[in-house]
Formats: sequence, C-alpha cells, structure tokens
Amino acid sequence: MRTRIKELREEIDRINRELLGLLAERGRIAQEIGRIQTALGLPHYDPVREAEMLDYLTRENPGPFPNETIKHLFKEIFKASLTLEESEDQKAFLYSRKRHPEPTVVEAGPARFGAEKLVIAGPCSIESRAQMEETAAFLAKKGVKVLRGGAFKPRTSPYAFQGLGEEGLRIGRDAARRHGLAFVTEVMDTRDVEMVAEYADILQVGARNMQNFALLKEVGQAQKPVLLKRGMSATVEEWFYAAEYILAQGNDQVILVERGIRTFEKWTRNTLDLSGAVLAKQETHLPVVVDVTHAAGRTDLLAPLARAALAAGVDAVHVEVHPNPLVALSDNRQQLDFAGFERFLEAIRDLL
Ligand SMILES: [Mn+2]
Repeated sequence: MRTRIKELREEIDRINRELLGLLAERGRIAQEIGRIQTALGLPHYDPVREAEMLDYLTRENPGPFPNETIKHLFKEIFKASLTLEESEDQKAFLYSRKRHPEPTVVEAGPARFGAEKLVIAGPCSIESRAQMEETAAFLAKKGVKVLRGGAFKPRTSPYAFQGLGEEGLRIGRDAARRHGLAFVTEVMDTRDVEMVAEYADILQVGARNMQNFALLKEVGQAQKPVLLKRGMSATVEEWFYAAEYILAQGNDQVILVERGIRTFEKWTRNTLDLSGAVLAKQETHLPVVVDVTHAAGRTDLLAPLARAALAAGVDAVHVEVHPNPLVALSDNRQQLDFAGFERFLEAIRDLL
C-alpha cells in the first residue's frame, strides 16, 4: 500500500510539472494579447469573454471537482493573467520607476528637489509687498530655499478673497529674487499659464485642479517645473495619471504633493495619507512633497507630521508661514507665525 502512495505521488508531481508548464504558456499568451490590446487602446478586462470561458469550462467539466470549484480555480488564473497584462502597462508609464529607475531631480533656483531635503514655506495668499518682503527675509535667514504664496486663490466661497492676481505675482517674484529664493505659486486657468510662468520658478497645480486636464496639458507645455497637488478625493492612481498628463506633453519636471485627503475625520482638516506619499516615492521617480499645513489644518500637528513624512523618505515638506496669521486673508487658523516656524524648524532639523 505504501509503495502505491509513493507511485501516485510521483504521478501527481508529474502532473504539477505539466500544469506549471501550461500555466507559463498561458501566461505568455495572455501577455501577448495584453500588448496587442494596449497598442489598440482596448481594455484588458473583458467580462463577456470571461463568462464564455467559464461557461465552456463548466460544460466540459468531467468531474470529480464540482463546477463551483472549477470556476473558482479558473477565476484565480484569469485574475493572475490580468495582473500580468496590467503590470506590462505600468512599465510604459512615463511616471513609473519601472521605466525610469533613477530618481528625477527637479531644479528651481537654489533648490534641488529629489537631491536634498527641502522646506517650502510662505503665506497662503500674497497680500502686500511688506508682508512678502518680511516673510522672504525671515525664511532666507532660516535656510529655506523655496518661497510660496498665492496670487490666484481657489476659495470655497466665491465671495472670499480671490488674490491680488498679476500684482501679487510681481510682489512674490521680487521678494524671492531679493533673498535668493525660488518662487512657487498656483496657476488656476489655462489662459494664465504663460503669464504666471514669467514670474514663477515653479507652477503649482492645486488640489481642486488636479483633474483639470486642459490645465495639466498647458503646464505640460510650459518650460517650468510643476508642483502637482493631489486632489482631496483623488486616488493615488488618479494622482499619478494627472502627472502622466504633464509628462506626456514633454515636461519632465514634475513634483508630486500629498496634501491630505477627505475622510470622515473632523478633528483634522484632511487626513494625511502618508502611505500615498510613500507609494509615490516607490512607484514613481518624481520628487515627493508632503504639505502638512493643508493636511492637518491645525498648527499643533505640523512638526510631528513633517517628522513622519521626512522619516518615511519624502523629499520636502510644505508649510504655511505668515508674519501675522491672525489677520491673514485666507487660512488664518492654520498658518504659523515666525516664532512658530522657528520651533517647527528646530523640531525637524535632524531630518533635513
Ligand atoms: Mn492655504
């Protein structure tokens, strides 16, 4: 009897080898189908074809496995084949680290995103020359290399302060130049891209515009780095695809910003998705920034969140700083004053 078990097991081993060979052959054919589908712009998943295959297999099932088991086993094979086809596609994306293993370095003024740890700081909105001059002078003294400030503000209410427009751009650029800083500011409208690019070192696409595809294409044609914020309800994949829009236009200077996503939590303005930021580092070759101000919406969490982000490997943190946050025209409860920023910087110093 024992020798019989041994014989039968040898038989099973032989069948396993054959199954393995057949699976490999099936996988290679699926990959070839996948490549053709990609070239034709067809989806890989075809539910009708899958239902037909399952129908056929259950009709022809000779037993002893019941139909449900056969269906279950083959569905797993279908799923594995689909994953193969999709991972082939991943290699084709311009953002993908599979295609571009070396990290991209984005240079703007004195800053080298991806090659050094950076802090982006400045007020939410540009309000006056005095405000920007005072902020730029302070930040430069503290070793910050990138000054932020909004001249066009996407406000939730149409009656809230909308920004100073081109005058604000001039103020921001002048303050940045005087203190040797790079200047990053948001562009909201395709019609403004050329004008904003004349003043800014980095064009910011805000969270509310992450899927404004016309704007993505327009900044993709600008000769300036682009800071792409993740939409507040965007998946990681949608965020990467938004970056792909810019890269596909020929602009390879893209910086990704995680700024918190909408969840059910109310004690923070948004929920910082640190795993999204880490995924962005792993899956793409682009520099990654974590915007702690908009993620938390409260100043007491800024330093711990920035420490976590830097320890997790992101390239920069973004924080709003205002000479007098209480009178700021936007986001006044979440901006740091100068003393607060000094404490923030001290708290993250060892990770920069
Ligand atoms: Mn803000």
